[in-house]
Amino acid sequence: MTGTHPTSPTGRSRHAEVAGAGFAGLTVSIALARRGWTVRLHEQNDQVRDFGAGILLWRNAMLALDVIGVAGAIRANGVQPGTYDTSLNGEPVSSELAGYPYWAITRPKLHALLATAAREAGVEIVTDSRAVGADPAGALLLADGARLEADLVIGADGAGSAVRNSLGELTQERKKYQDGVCRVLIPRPEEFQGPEWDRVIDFWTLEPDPMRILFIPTGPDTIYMGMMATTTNERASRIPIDVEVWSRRFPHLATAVELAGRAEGGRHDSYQTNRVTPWSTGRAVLVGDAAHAMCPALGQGASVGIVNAVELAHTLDQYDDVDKALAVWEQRERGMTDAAQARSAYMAETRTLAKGNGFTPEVMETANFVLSSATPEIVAAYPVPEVNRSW
Ligand code: 5PR
Repeated sequence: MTGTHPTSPTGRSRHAEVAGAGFAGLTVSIALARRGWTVRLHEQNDQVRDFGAGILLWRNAMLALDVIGVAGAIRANGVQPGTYDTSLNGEPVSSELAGYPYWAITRPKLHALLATAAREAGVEIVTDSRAVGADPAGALLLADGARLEADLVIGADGAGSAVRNSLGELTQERKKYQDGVCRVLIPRPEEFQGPEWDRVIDFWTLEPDPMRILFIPTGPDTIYMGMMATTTNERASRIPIDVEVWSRRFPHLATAVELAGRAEGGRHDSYQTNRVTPWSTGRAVLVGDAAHAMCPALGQGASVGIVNAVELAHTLDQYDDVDKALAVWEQRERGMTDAAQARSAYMAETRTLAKGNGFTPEVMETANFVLSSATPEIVAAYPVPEVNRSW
């Protein structure tokens, strides 16, 4: 262990090439740049933006985002849900997580805040730049034939990661599940204005087949709706939202469903997991969905990626030797990540959340994970209410 040292043992600044400007790629880039690395971040699209709907950032992600100086902007631009309420067939079954430190925000806003922080930290962002692979000796390979050498190459290029697929040393298991989710952002209707609506409401129905609307206010003007169904229910798995099929099942949410039907930019994704071992080889490493895409049942896919990205930069700062740092990092994060993947798959398969009172101590383990990079002051700024600690 050597404490903070932005330079390599040779005295020069260390350099990273990162593939993918999603949440994990931006986060790891900011974290490294703030620790003195030079960072070039490649995005295959022609713009740096997110096309998704909304997101919950659990306490673990807030700690990580605080370490890189972005949490204040998230708190200012997002909504801290008052409670997480569950209803089954129109009947309330539970109200949980009162006072828990987590925030909801739109994905485009989160992405814009991270992109701004990346530029401020000195990250060079290159658009229209597609990575096709990595050389474990320390080079990122681009579609245009370029070979970019670096002290560390980072694949943050999502569940379909080309960087990962180019590295034969990494094994991966992929699994698909029967559920999928349509995610849309709607303008917040009059009837859902006011602080009493600043809460998550998980509206479940299970008969004749599971259909569920996860209702999450993401700001004064927007609500994120996660509309889950089995992929065999084709009408409920369509974008644009099939207003008839959804409002028949959720008549009391007809206004919101109407708006969902008109929403632009919605998307449908089916649940899947990919488990990769190990997460690195030589000087090439994976972060985010490239390493550990998971079912969204815990709402932890992005949060775990953000945590591991910040922890990676911190651990690289603690050890001169990249190999050693990568090994220590994976050891620190692997147990928590594997457990989150297994638990979210179990919850998706059994639909335990529908019964209410789903946020048991085991389920909250991921959200309550304390990062080695978070100072005691940061940890203290996100107190976990007694009720969420002592079921
Ligand atoms: N939580 C969140 C979410 O977006 C989804 C789920 C849980 C925040 C769906 O996208 O259970 O699938 C879920």
